[in-house]
Amino acid sequence: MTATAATSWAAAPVACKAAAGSHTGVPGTAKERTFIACKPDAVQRKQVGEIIKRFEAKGWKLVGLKMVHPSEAKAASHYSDLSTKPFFGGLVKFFSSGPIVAMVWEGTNCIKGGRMLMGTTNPLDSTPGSIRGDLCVQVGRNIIHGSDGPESAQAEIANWFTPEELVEYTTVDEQWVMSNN
Ligand code: RTP
Ligand code: MG
Repeated sequence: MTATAATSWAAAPVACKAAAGSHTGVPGTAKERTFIACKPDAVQRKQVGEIIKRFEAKGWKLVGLKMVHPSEAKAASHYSDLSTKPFFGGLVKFFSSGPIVAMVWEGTNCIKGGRMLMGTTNPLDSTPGSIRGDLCVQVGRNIIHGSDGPESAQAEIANWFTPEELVEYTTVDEQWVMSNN
């Protein structure tokens, strides 16, 4: 390959660079970001693609993704707000039992809207059409985690991703998803 060919490929129209400024997003704007994880059961049950498909179809943008096998300490820190709950030990063991897919999604209302796409905590109550409503039946095997508010979104993104691991870019369909009349 010539140097010219390599240069023209590199100059492809989609701008892509490391995120500048706060990598945890700006809640309440189109730059809102949320932390979503496909839990170990989602990976084992091969539902990662289905989960990603639903977030993509909604119109949000994937700006960070990695597979991690969390340690028990990492799982405990992630769920530290639940440390007094009777199910905490089991939750930590489960969340650290295998690889997860950690993601950051960006777009208008992605924190609250992401929770709606997920469905309620207990899949028995989750509406059909939601991820938990369609794909699982047990509260302890509910396949997806999502930040439950602006503060937790920012804390969780910072806990799982460095600024360098997130990417800022524009998609060609953005104006068709984001603009209004
Ligand atoms: P997540 O944090 O995983 O997105 O779930 P969530 O917000 O819907 O629910 P949360 O209250 O934060 O609970 C975290 C996870 O703990 C398990 N859980 N078990 N046995 C129980 O009563 C019980 N309650 C919660 C669930 O796996 C839940 O996702
Ligand atoms: Mg939660």
